[in-house]
Amino acid sequence: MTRLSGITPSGHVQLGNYLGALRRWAVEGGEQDLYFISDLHAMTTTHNPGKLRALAGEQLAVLIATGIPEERMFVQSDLARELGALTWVLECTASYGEAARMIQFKEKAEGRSGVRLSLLTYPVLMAADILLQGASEVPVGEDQRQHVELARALARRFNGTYGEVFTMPEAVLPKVGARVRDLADPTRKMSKSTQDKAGVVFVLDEPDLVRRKIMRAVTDAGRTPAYEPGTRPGLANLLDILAACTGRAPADLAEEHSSYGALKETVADAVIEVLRPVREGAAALLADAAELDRVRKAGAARASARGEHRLQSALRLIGAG
Ligand code: AQP
Repeated sequence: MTRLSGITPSGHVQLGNYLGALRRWAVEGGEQDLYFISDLHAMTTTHNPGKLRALAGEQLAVLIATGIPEERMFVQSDLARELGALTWVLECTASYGEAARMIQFKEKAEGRSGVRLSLLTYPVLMAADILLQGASEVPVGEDQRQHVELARALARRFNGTYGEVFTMPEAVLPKVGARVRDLADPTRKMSKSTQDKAGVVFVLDEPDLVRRKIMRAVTDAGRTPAYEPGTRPGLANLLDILAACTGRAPADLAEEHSSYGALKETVADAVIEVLRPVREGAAALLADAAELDRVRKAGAARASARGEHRLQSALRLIGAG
């Protein structure tokens, strides 16, 4: 069984990415599981090329520092040729209607002018990501389930029409990790691409900045901490973060603190300590361009080799070359 998970370099890696996904990938990942930085997917809306390149390198350093095995990861654009070819094969297997039905496309394109064609076709690139690597399981949230269904439909159609090449992938729900909310607006989740950075703790933020952001987190008018997610979402978010960092129950942690200030100090200490090895490890790698390049090239070579026979078979069977 091969599970494929990705992270998009749409911004700097934030605490929610780490506690909700990366940390679990490092600890719970199976031996065959694969992780990739989906930089091609960050080009479907206006983007800055230099910034995107830097963010992809930074994410690779963070993934390595998190402890995800190097041999299980790669950067998507390092396979641009293979993925470009397979995307074309799959676009020739898909119908326009299938792409246009994607809810994500309708939501993201609605009311916008100059929508990139890639916003319509990126689910086919996602199918190529999955099918090239022979992934059998793709952990995704509800919003991406339809895209994995498309990958399944295309694999089934290609295999039935031209010959057996692709493993049938299946969407699986990711194991529930911590859900981290924005510190300045706990009604929304913490996100890399949020414009207002005040409520977003980035994995590479210096400890002082992490503390400042946590001390300024929005809470409520109460004074004594209690875990009440429905009515006190800001406070519950801080307790959930502390629980994720310590492995303890949020309600117990609330009882141990007599003021919001004291709780915030404890949360800041815990977050700084949890992030310390990642921040330091990533910084060391980012200062060692040769080592980062070595890991990146090795990952690309393995990922390319893993998919080569499927790509060649698909091209041959569809009548190319
Ligand atoms: N706030 C969060 N709490 C818990 N998990 C989170 N993840 C993201 N935000 C939180 C998990 O991180 C993994 C990689 O995320 P992604 O790059 O695939 O995209 P995303 O979920 O859209 O992440 P962001 O940070 O919110 O990015 P933008 O700003 O581009 O939308 C996923 O497993 C995700 O669940």
